[in-house]
Amino acid sequence: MSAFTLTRQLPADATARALRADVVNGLTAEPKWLPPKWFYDARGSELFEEITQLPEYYPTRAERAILAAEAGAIAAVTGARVLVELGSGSSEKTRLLIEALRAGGTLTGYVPVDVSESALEQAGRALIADYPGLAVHALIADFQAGLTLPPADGPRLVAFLGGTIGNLLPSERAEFLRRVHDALAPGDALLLGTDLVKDERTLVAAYDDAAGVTAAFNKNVLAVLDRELGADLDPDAFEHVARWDAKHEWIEMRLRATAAFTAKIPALDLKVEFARGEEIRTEISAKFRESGVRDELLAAGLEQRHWWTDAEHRFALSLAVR
Ligand code: AVJ
Repeated sequence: MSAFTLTRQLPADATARALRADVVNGLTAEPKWLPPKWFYDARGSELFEEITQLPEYYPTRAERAILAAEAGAIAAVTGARVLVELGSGSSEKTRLLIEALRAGGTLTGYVPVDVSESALEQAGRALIADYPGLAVHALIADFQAGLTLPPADGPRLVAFLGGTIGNLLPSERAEFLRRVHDALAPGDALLLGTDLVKDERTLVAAYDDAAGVTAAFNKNVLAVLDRELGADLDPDAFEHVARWDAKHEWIEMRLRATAAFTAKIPALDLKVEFARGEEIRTEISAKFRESGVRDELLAAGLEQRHWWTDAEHRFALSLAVR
């Protein structure tokens, strides 16, 4: 029996179909928008890794500090036999959890869930090499669409880290948390990373860094459309915009057309008109307060048991149980 298995819960053409649907919907809408998940091709994932090392981008470091401090407590409280990670990106933070759960003597399996088969292969194989006896059961799935977890013979801990829940609109968050609740058994737990509301300067700087890495990351979505759909969207025809929306308490990233033009998207048989100064919203990244997170969890049937922040209260981890 191999310690690494991979299960596809997503039809092979689902990603390509979703991209086409999202681009038609988003670029014919008023105002224009694109979902942030299309940033992450190989180049986009590389640029995101670079972002996590920028001086302005604090969330990754803040969350890592919380995990380093609390992984032992998380292991003790959950006693998890299986760790499920949604949108399993950087395995570095995962390792802190895996090591604490192994030290606690409970962990037997790790279930990374992602839409990218190649990312799952790479991460999964590295983990089984480093942690003998750990069974890695990777799932190719879109956790926003639905989630069926493999059966476990003990408590599961589902981790959704990085603050990625902030990429969802409030209604999408409610639906997502409900799906997580439905996938959990009583006694299973959710570990949720949320970036916190703070001063506007710090927030905007984190999404508009001096070196321009976030601008390149933002514009990478255009390269994805050009490659996948034959579009002629020129990254140089747009500028990067990061704005704090104080009413919704979220950062918005946008791409602003610097001149009027008509873009062609042959694969969709679509022409898209841009006015000079017109913007595409490419991401929201919501920032949270403790009461808001607690209420959203509770509305989904999940009870918040712990709330941990870093020393500077920039980022939080919540532990909730079904
Ligand atoms: C990976 C979704 C948590 O919203 O902060 C980083 C993505 N966007 N810089 C975030 C991102 C711009 C990031 N998440």
